[in-house]
Amino acid sequence: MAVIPNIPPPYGVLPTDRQIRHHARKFYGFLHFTINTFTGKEWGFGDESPQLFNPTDFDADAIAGVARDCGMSGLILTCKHHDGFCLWPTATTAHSVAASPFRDGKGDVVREISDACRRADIEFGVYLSPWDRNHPLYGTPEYVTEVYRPQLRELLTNYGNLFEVWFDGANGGDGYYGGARETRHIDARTYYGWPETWAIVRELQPDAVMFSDAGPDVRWIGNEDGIAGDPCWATMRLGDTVPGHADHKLLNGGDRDGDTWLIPECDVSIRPGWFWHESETSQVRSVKNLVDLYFQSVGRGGTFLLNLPPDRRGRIPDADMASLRGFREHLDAMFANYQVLDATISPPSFDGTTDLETIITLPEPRPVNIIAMHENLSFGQRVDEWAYDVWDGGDWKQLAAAQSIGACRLARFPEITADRFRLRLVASERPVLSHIAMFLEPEIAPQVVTMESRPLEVIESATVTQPDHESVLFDRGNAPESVAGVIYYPYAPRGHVADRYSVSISDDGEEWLEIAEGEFSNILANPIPQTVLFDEPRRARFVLFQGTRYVAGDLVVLSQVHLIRG
Ligand code: FUL
Repeated sequence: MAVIPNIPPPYGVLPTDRQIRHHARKFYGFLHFTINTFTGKEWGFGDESPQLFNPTDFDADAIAGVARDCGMSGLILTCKHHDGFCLWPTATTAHSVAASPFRDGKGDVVREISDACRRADIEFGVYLSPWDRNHPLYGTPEYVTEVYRPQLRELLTNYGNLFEVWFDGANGGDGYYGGARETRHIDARTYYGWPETWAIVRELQPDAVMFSDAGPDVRWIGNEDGIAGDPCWATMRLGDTVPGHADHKLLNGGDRDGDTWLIPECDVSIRPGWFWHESETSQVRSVKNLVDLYFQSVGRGGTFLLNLPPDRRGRIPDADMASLRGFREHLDAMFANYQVLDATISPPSFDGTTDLETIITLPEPRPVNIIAMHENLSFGQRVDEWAYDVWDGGDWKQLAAAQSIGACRLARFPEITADRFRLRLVASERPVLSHIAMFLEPEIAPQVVTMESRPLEVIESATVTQPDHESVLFDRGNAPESVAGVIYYPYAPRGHVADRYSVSISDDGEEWLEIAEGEFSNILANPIPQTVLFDEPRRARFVLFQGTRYVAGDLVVLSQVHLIRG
């Protein structure tokens, strides 16, 4: 490091070099792709036939190219999700791509995606679900030592340099487990022996960061909406946090006086679900929403992990690409409007301790609406509170103010044309900013949405308020219309919601026929509307929706059930 005058001693906990490099990656992608893509599920049960995995036009270069073109620095692939299907020909189980029709059983999706990332000049990372609903040994110590860790070793040694290893927190529960079809509980604190598992990653991929609820390098942001708290501190009191057992609020905002540096990573899908579902094509996030998410993740000192689920061809669908393209063009236009290069900054430099007041003078009045700031993280996160003002000719007027800065703070304010601005570090511990800039963010062009699938039409809705034994009976009268399915809408995020359901129909209210039942996977972490389409549209006087199992959150749920026109 260059000798910097006036440098203060480091403050609090500091990031490692590995973490400093990771903060700079800012925006990267997730690829959720496996058997679920072909079954329409979010969490496979583990009993799916490997024959189902059969993408018709898989093109890893096309996928990596989309990621690179929209500015992602890397891609993380679900090499194994909770259903246990391995996307590479592993020696640890027969439940893999080797038993599928893909490339006549000779394919390796991990190989193809990792090679394509390298060709596209972006980095590659792996997601290896600890929970395995397929494997007979899951729940025993042998699963960890003879299945999970060997799988990890295969991924860490055979696919070149990895930038991130993603350890999911969803743990245990019901599953196929080699035919046992039972519920297996594990103790998230002890079962996986995380310290030993993490040591394997350090040994084989020393440059990779590891993600989990508890780090050790990167932490979950506590929601699957991609939104960091404000303020968001990179430091956190780790306490008894372990993967799968964490305080979501704490993860979201961190702790000002935390004892551990854990990069806040904001993960979110470009569609409601993590896997591709045809019915969600009309719900791809808009350009505006993606740009807002960038401000709420990277702009609050975190990283932005955006999921792009490949479809059954093995391609990123057009609607998703259109939003991504718009998102990239918008950010490029904004950052091209850099307004500080020729500014006079007084005091003049951000190399040493930053003064508590800095005046930014432009050569002439210019329109701006964004302030961007970065702390030099080698000296810790030191700013507690800041404000940004404009000189209106007679007085200073405040444009924006908040608490944390960290790796990056992007703040919007209403467009103003002026030549004199002031940054005030209202509360801080001898701050060291590395950069400050202003931009003009253009308006977001209205988006042409290409609807690839027919939107679902709701014909009747009912609200449910009781926290338990949730059932809704629809009386469709004597001339009932045909019903294609139901949508269960868990209104209260992280509330008390059904995660198993059953739907029955009857003409007389006495004899019932169950026409659908199943699981609302991942509903607590990602409380999105759950669509259940029947095998065929049904016409019956009574339709009964029942929650048959509940997962408890902190709040009593207010949910809704909609009937969809057949
Ligand atoms: C969660 C999983 O349960 C979801 O299916 C998804 O993979 C998400 C990124 O992480 O914990």
